[in-house]
Amino acid sequence: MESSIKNLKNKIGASLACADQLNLSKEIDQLIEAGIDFLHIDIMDGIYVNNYCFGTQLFDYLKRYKILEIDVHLMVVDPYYKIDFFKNINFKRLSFHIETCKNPIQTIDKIKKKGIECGIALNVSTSHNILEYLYNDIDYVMIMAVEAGFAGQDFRESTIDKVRIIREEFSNRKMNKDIYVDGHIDFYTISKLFKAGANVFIGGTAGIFNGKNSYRENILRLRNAFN
Ligand code: S6P
Ligand code: MG
Repeated sequence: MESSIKNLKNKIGASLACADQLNLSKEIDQLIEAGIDFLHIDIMDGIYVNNYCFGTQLFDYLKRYKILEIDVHLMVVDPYYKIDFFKNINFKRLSFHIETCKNPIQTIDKIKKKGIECGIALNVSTSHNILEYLYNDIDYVMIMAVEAGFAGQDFRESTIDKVRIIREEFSNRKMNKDIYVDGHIDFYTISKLFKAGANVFIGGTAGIFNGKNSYRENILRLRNAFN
């Protein structure tokens, strides 16, 4: 599906942390069947954020889903060193939090050398200005619409302006790069964010795993924002 921004695809991913953890393979099968574009895997270390989530062992099992696109969202301190934990693990994209990284340029290089596309994640209270000297280096931006660490939080309206400004910054530089938004993506927030210039969205408890409709119906309703 073409975005209003030339050559960018609009995508909906699902945050696996919000699925039924005792039935992950069933959940993944259902999400694929429902037409999800990719799986979003949160990694939390209990230090950068006040929570734990998924370890690298999960990726051994995810290998079964060969064609499924995976993006990893690293919420850990010192991402430069933690990248080493992902030896021999392949996925398409990985974002790390700039707030917890002392050497972003070296970290980006290290990720790219592994053949993984690299994004910078910005927590809710982090300004877009921090990207100013990194636009050339990154493949995409991951903007948090809720504070990193937990599902089920309220949407932060300030995210919309942040998306708009970053899209303008990309356009001024003639760059067509993806802007992801993670946190409280539902039928209302997605259309505001899409209009502001975001094109990739992570569905969680608000938009996909809400128990109200089937995954297929929820994903279709989220895609309506693109029309
Ligand atoms: C939050 C995490 C997210 C959540 C997802 C929750 O730290 O990075 O990926 O799993 O955003 O979605 P929701 O709809 O419950 O906010
Ligand atoms: Mg996430």
